[in-house]
Amino acid sequence: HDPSMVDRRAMDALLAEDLTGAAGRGELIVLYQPIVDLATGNPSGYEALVRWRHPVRGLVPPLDFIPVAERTGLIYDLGLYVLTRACTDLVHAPGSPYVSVNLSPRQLQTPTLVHDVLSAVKRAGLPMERLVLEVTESAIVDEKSIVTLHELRGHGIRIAVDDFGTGYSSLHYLTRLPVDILKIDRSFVAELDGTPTGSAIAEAVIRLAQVLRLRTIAEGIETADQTRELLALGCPTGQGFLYAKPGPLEAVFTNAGRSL
Ligand code: G
Ligand code: G
Ligand code: MN
Ligand code: NA
Repeated sequence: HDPSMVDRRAMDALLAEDLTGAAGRGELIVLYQPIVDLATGNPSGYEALVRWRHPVRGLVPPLDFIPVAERTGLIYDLGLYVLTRACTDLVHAPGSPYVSVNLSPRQLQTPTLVHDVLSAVKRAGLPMERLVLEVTESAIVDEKSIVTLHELRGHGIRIAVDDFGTGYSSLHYLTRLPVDILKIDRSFVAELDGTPTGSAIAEAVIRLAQVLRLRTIAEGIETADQTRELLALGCPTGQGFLYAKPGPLEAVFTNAGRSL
């Protein structure tokens, strides 16, 4: 055996045991980060980001438990919990914002996904047009996942490619993929410094989206200069600490409609 593999399996098993039923015990918390119109600062939607408040370990960051949930299959129920929570939380939010929920590769590969997503969204009373599902490039390489995305879009749900540009897939796949939105990864936003080199990748993604008639959302905006440059490059929408960190539902209702 590879000892590091054995260690990881043991760790996974421990964490997975705790993660089972975490939703039922009220330990999973969903925070919301506004996605704003960069010209006005007004929120147009919210991304749901899960947190795990473990009774002993404290707040476990998603990067520590999402991969475990993915490897053990717990991600399927966890993901549906977050989706249900987010749709229910935001259905009556002021301005009818859209709701953006992350979907992991494993969820996309589960045959019951379309049925379960549709019934969760219907139960929440959210119009399908107000749901965006975020998938990563690596999640959409296999044919079955592409079929699933087509089905979801057929019901009016929009698909965003998360962390766009960080995967290793070829650009060619984009022209035939059922997607609506490209999310410019925050590493490319961080490179924006007013120079042609700094803006090279963000600009290329924005041009590509324009040609393919996709929308772009810039991630990880931390400065007003970045916003100015993104607007000048033609990216109308974004999110980041400059506007708001992921926050509790109360903040959505308190801050909505207020210009930032
Ligand atoms: O909030 P940040 O640390 O919040 O998120 C870290 C990573 O965890 C991001 O890549 C984000 O996409 C992922 N993530 C956050 N919430 C969810 C979720 O509900 N489902 C999935 N699959 N990933 C999530
Ligand atoms: O992979 P995904 O885009 O879903 O990840 C979202 C992650 O990005 C979350 O961890 C969220 O907390 C984080 N995030 C959101 N805005 C900013 C930002 O302005 N700067 C940085 N460094 N991280 C951010
Ligand atoms: Mn995301
Ligand atoms: Na991202």
